[in-house]
Amino acid sequence: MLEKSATGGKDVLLVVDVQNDFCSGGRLAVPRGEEVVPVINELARQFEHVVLTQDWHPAGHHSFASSHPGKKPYETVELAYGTQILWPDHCIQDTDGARLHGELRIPHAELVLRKGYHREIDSYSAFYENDHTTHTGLAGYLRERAFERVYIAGLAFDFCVRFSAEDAKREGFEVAVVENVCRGIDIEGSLRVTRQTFETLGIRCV
Ligand code: VGL
Ligand code: ZN
Repeated sequence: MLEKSATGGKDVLLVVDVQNDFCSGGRLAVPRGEEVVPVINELARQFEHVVLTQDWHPAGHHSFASSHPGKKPYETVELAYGTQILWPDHCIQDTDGARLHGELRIPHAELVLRKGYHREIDSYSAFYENDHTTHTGLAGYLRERAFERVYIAGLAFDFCVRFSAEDAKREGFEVAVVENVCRGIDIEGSLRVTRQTFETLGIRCV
């Protein structure tokens, strides 16, 4: 666990997608996803500043296999911005699956950032959509608030946590992924690739 002294005014904890659909019984359940909830609650108490993200798709989102006749979840398609993995329908706006996990207790969280709301573009990263050009506004928000170091925890380690960490680094923040408070999906070696990429980019796992 981090020491309180490690979490000064320049530090922010980014809690990624701790939503019902990514936990057991959800529509895109990350194995043992709900295990992170009590640990994140505890971790968040050590941070003065916390930002949450929420995957938030309109029905018929282009990342859903159901939007592509003949396609099944976990197959891929080529979209305008490149290869997209197709997912089961998940985190549809204003459904129970899209709600933050009921036992998440972070009353002092300062921002809930929603992403993935453009029907044609998926958004794994909290900073950029999957076309790598459309901003979510988070980098500007964090800079305006003068944060320098971003700690990242949540779901899924090898998708939204991974791409948020990479983009945070590219945006010039110091980044640390709190790995014991993440869980992964692991599709076709995605966990391994994530660890490799973190090492190459110098993203710390703490
Ligand atoms: C996520 C796949 C699709 C995630 C979101 O939160 O990691 N993964 N949408
Ligand atoms: Zn999604």
